[in-house]
Amino acid sequence: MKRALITGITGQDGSYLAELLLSKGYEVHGLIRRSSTFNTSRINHIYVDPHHADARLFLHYGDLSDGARLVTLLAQIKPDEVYNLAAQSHVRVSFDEPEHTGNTTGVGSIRLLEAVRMAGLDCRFYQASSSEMFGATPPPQNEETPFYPRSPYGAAKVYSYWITKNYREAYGIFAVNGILFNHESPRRGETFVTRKITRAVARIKAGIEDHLYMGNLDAIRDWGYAPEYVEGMWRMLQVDEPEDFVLATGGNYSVRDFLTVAFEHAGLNWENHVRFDERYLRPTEVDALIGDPSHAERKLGWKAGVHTPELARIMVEADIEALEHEGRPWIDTPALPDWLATR
Ligand code: NDP
Ligand code: GDR
Repeated sequence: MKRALITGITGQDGSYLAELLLSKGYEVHGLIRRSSTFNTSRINHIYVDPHHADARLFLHYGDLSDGARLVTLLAQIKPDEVYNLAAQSHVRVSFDEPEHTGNTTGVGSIRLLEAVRMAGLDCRFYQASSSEMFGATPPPQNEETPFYPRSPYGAAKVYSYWITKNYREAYGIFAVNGILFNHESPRRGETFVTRKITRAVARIKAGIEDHLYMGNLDAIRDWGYAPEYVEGMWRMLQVDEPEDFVLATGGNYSVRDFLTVAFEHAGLNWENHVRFDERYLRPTEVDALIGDPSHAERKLGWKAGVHTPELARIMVEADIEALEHEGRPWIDTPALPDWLATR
């Protein structure tokens, strides 16, 4: 039985990847952060009491800021594959918390790579690199495109990208960068733009809210479907030689386009509900990210099946259904607190 360690298992991608690896027969270990409230809602449905003979998912407390803990854990678990998905992953927040973002999203990766090396493991390593590294370099972007990050988050991911490549070249570790363009799902965090929109569509449709405050509607993104992207991550670790890959749909949609499809799917007109708030602008914006995934298609046989309009419809339907199942949503689903709503 293959054994994998996932950092960031409680996040959107970590939860889908854990499901995928369990379905392939892996024993899955996940790093979780101690929190005063439960933070495992995305993986509760796959958790089995570890006393049970069939248990194949094990959770361990730890943090990417704690290198000694990472060494201990890796030496204990001895994984065949390590997926480094943990990060402070919000671009806007990285301007508020630049040092923390650098420590987690950047230096955290070298702590984990060092732990792999110090534990003397012969394992394969996946680094969650990002299209944000391309930043101001115009599209289409592929594996050869120069980086020009436009945020503390993007700069931290560039560091992690190069240190992953360096550990591959310096120590012969099978370490790869998946350079993933935006990918979304009903499990997407509520303050990323797609989920913010689809969640608001459901609440406006239900009469709970009337307005949605947004920033730059002209930004162009290439939004794909997260469950397909975690399949791509896994495939990157199954090839003979370690290489870096872009995963994207190749699509070209603005935030305004996403608004249009999402609101129309619920029979609404976004222009009646969306208002501008400059708090959602970033000090430096990434204007356009459109990926060229042809290398992944050739070498991994990976191709996105769900494109942005279908993704928007999937997410709207999921948010409408989630509200309906909550019964009395105006009591059970409080609006985002003010400080979160500024993201
Ligand atoms: P999420 O924000 O949903 O999940 C981030 C995960 O990292 C959570 O499990 C979080 O734990 C964990 N985490 C944060 N800080 C620490 C820390 N200091 N120590 C340990 N764990 C930590 O991100 P996604 O699932 O969307 O993305 C996964 C990875 O892929 C991230 O690295 C992201 O930057 C990158 N990426 C994402 C893309 C996307 O479009 N989704 C595109 C390209 C790259 P907790 O639940 O406790 O907060
Ligand atoms: P991004 O995702 O920055 O691309 O990073 P996000 O959804 O936050 O923003 C996408 C674009 O939408 C614009 N925008 C808004 N964004 C948010 N969050 N809230 C708003 O109200 C709003 N209005 C307009 C933004 O300015 C931006 O141009 C995501 C993260 O998952 C990263 O971790 C990952 O690396 C990249 O995608 C690829």
